[in-house]
Amino acid sequence: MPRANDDAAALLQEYADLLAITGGDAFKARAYEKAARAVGGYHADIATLDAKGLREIPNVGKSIADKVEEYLTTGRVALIDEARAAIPPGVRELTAIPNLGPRKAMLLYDELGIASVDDLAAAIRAERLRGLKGFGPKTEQNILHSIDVLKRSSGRRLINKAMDVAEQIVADLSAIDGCERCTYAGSLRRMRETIGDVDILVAAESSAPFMATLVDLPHTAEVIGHGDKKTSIRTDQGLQVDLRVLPPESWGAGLQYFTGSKAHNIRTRELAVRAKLKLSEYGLFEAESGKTLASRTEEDVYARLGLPWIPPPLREDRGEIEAAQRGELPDLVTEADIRGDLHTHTNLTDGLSSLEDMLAAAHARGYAYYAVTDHAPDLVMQRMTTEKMLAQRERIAELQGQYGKMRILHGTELNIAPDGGLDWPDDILAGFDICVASIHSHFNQNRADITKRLIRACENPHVAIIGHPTTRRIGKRPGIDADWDAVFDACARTGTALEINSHPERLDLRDEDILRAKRHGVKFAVDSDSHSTTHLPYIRYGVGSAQRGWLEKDDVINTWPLTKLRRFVRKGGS
Ligand code: DGT
Ligand code: CA
Ligand code: CA
Ligand code: ZN
Repeated sequence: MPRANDDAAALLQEYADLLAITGGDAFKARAYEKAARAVGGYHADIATLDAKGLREIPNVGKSIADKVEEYLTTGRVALIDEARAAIPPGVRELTAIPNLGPRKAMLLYDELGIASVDDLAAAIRAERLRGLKGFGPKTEQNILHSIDVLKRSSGRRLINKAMDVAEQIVADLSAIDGCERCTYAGSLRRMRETIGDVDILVAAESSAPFMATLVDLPHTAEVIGHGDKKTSIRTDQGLQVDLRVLPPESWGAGLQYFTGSKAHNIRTRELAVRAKLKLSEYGLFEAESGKTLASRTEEDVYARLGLPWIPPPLREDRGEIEAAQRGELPDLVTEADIRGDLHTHTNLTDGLSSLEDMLAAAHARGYAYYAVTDHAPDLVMQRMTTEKMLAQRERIAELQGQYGKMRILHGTELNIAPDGGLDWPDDILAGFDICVASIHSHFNQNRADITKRLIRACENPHVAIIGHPTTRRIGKRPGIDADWDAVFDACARTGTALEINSHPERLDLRDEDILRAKRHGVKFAVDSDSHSTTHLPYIRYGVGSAQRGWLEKDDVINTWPLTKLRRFVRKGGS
């Protein structure tokens, strides 16, 4: 289940948003925002901390620590409840729209009585915003686009939130007597970037104890349906979980069916029909006699359809059936193939953990190499300087000895300026082991300018990786508009890798873009972009996207041995 840290962080962030909406103290709002991030990324579970322990969290002073303590003991914070009650829920909904922000949301409510996202869309279409300060046709178009992104993602959860819930439930059900198999299926097993609901499967002779346990779990808030074959609940975070208990002999067929996707299942069922067979969640049968041909394992089911087993992330009807028939399924990259992380931060810029803590956590993951890539001076709020950067490099040289075979790379995450320029001149860039370059602002430039901007960054001989290439934030920010085929070509031509940023809110590039970029001959770096030791494991979600993009080990530069990686980073230079 999610850590208390996540819930407390969400509350503190909510309070920061509420303060911003009411035009309250901006300094205070920022303090709560910082505290929210610090609590969310803190290595220890806050539920285990006392008042003193809470105050040791960076950016958490006495007053905020008291609120967290209040939350931990009572499950609520009175001050935040009050602030919440003072603002119509529809107005808070508006603040979730990028390009709008709290101040403008409040203005819309005060001036025009707009109190919901639908109100706002209607008002824009009726041109009721014209004449209002701070709104013009371009802003209106951006807002409409953002509303569209929000609507399409509504109700779906980020993969890590669903994964935390699923893994806990699988552990709880696996411990029950009579449990022969238990796993999660559906979109989660396929590693989709967002999850509609969690599908859990159990193989057992008797279903009742599993259904009863699910209904009684501490985080179960509502029982949607309670039956013999299927039980559905909603967690206190509003996530639906479907549990199906299958007879052990039809485990494989059930797992295949409930893993989906629907589009993939339609194709496998067609294959069955053409062979005069019938495929269901209970098995693969002869159509006429009803005789069972396969059902116990997925491998059996696929084999009787004339196919090798197909890895779940490929099951989207994007050509995997044909590739399987030709014996040309990709040999997908796995998390175990990842030898190191090439994009991570420390508290020298906006990370929460110290260099030492990040290195220790990376070392514990068994990495062969690890790049520290704090922000560079152009992101002014990060207060990076050349002096600080050089001091960090010295410190890394001192620490290298403690980490045995894990090679520490001194890198940076550069900021790609609107014209494609970078933070430091070439002679300084040449001093880094590796440079990631990313866009952090001016997202609304036109397509031609953004394309030029990215291509210019690729052409810099020191840039090895373009970080979070589209800059999207799932459900929050749509991402920049570029001529991606031109960018992919430039990456392939210049030997610049595209990042698959593994942060669950980013997953950038996304699966479909990865597939497309690979066709252009692009290489990829699957990075965590960690801002805390707790983020390092996010790499599994980036690997999931890479698998959905059909990538093999050799497509991903951070599966390579260090010497080969270094050659790539030099981009043909010496
Ligand atoms: P989600 O929950 O929206 O993230 O996506 P899924 O893929 O987990 O979808 P879900 O939970 O509705 O159903 C789980 C799987 O069960 C789905 O991937 C395929 C299978 N399934 C469900 N309904 C149907 C159906 O009507 N036809 C077929 N062929 N398969 C279905
Ligand atoms: Ca599902
Ligand atoms: Ca479902
Ligand atoms: Zn970045």
